[in-house]
Amino acid sequence: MGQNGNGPNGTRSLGPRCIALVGPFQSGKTTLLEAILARTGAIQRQGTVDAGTTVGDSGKEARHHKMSVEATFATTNFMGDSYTFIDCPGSIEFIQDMRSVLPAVDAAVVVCEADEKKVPQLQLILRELEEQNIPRFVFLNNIDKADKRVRETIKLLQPASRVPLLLRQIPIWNGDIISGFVDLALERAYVYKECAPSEIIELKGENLDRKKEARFTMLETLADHDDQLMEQLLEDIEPPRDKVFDDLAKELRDRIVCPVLLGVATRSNGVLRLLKALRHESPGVSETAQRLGLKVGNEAQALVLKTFHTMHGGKMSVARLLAGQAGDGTTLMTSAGDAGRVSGVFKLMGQQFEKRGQAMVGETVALGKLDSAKSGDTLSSGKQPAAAIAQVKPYPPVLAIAIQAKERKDDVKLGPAFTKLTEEDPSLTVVHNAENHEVVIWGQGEMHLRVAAERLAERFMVPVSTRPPSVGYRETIRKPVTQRGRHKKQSGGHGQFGDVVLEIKPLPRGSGFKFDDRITGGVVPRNYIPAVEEGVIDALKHGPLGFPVVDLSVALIDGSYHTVDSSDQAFRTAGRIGIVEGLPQCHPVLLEPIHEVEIVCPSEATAKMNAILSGRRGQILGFDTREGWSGWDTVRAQMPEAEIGDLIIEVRSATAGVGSFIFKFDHMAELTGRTADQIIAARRAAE
Ligand SMILES: Nc1nc2c(ncn2[C@@H]2O[C@H](COP(=O)(O)OP(=O)(O)OP(=O)(O)O)[C@@H](O)[C@H]2O)c(=O)[nH]1
Ligand SMILES: [Mg+2]
Repeated sequence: MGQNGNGPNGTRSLGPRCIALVGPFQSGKTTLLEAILARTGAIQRQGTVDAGTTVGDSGKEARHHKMSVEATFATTNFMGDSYTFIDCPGSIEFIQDMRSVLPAVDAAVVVCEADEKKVPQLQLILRELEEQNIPRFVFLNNIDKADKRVRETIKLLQPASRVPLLLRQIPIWNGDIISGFVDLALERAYVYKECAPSEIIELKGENLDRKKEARFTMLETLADHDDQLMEQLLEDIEPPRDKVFDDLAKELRDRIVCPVLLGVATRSNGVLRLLKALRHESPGVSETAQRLGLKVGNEAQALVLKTFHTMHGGKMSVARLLAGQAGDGTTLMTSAGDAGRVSGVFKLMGQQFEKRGQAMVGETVALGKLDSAKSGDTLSSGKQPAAAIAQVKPYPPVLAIAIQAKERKDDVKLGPAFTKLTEEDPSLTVVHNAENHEVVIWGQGEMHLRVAAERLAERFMVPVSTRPPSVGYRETIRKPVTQRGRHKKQSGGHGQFGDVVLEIKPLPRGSGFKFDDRITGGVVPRNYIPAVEEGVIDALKHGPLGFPVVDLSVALIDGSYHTVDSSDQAFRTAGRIGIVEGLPQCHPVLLEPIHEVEIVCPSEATAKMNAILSGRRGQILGFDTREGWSGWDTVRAQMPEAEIGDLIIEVRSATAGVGSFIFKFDHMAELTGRTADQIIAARRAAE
């Protein structure tokens, strides 16, 4: 059965689908995937997250933390079609894994609960889908625990979505408990069965009345974009069921409504209806390729959703074929022009890879041994590199840790391990600080970095120790001094002689360092002057307080030399001595970096943000509503780098995990008093 051919039951087959399961933290995505796999027969029994038996979260770190920390892929069959589901992590710290897969999916299922506290998270995720133009369903999970009417829940969630949330099902209440649902499009009632398909019951009495009302609301929303339907509603004509289904499909695909389905993932309730909705309504690969503006020819074009470095199988790149086909031996090129040959095509079921034949358009498979592929790359089989299909730039990082191999012998393994780590997860960046030889990993939050460190140990076999990175303190001087630096050594044979007089002066903030040669009459020969400057620069790397010295000028104003004993080396030393002896007399003072920070948070947390910033020596510059985000604010402040260090942890805990910030260096500021003394003492102790 090919693309656009006829599938079973006479429905149009759109070929293999790729569907992302996304949603707020801990909303039941991994559990829903498990239910889908059990329902479609891909697994025998539905595992649970709590028992650590799910296909999603099968990685060591996810099991350990009982939360998803990376995207998990599983391919199954439903009514004759292949579906790859991607279980995405819900935590904002791991959101890049969701963001990089979205371009290639046909639709997303947003798993969420009727929980007011999670609305900002839902908004954040819907925003990603809206911006990437992804058709989306909402699966209102945990519906058996619902304590409010579903219509109230929709009202609660609606502000998170830019398009109408379209209630497709209403619950059947049995006292205070939801025992089933009425499908408003099918006009059928079902009672939930534990881990089994729901059973059809007769739709009557109160349920029939509620159905009529809710169906009318659903049709009204659909009619906003369908004049013919609007006329039928106004004239009280019952629209044909097929017409309603067509409208549902069309408006989902046009991303003008977001249908809401109900269910209980743990008990597999509502799962079959969700699968049917996906089957009938979600677009297929050709529409997805069109959405991405892809020029489809004979060549294979694929998006790398995620690259893994497996323990034994080497590198695996999970990719969706948006055009063409790829098999063992196919040469694929990244858009940067790096070519590689596919070695093995695999079907995915969590961490299990099963070898299979050639992958066809629409399929999502793991491709073996493509050494140059990274998460987010575009691959093509053409002679020329293809343009990148999508470029989802990671969010700027918000937290850093300094990392060291636990054992010296592992130092050499660290570099390659970092490369693998950042290939897998582009929202991690590694920075080598040349000044203090620190290696720092930047990421999206505390758990993100903890998992990165665990991954280095578990996946890449480099156990590491971590600590907070050092702050970029500097020091400067407040008073000018003229100082002689004299180096004289007479140790038999050839001696050493260099003699300089330096005028050391403070410069305005931000000036850096300036060296002046004011020698007249050749008292220091021209050829030695660069050596003096080198000696000075060397000494300035480590000032009297222990930090690099900035914002000063040093002028060489006098000196003397010896025709035999003088050398570059001797003048270098003399220059250094001049600085080492001179600076302590210049009233050195500590400088700390101040950054401009811009925090975004839901408006109800803005007051808390102000308190957090003030508590961290922040100077609030102002706040405003966040552009384009209803119910969010932006707070701008200037803050010392030392206080930004773990700021994100406090911001996240005050915003149910959704607040974030960006920051940019602004200036260096003098720091005196107790805080400065403590920093200087700590520096001395560390040396
Ligand atoms: N009562 C009830 N509990 C559920 C349901 N779905 C999930 N849970 C529980 O909620 C917790 C989180 O479920 P997960 O499936 O891991 O949620 P998730 O969305 O994958 O979580 P992250 O990937 O970490 O964001 C687990 O303890 C599940 O057993 C549901 O429908 N009803
Ligand atoms: Mg999960």
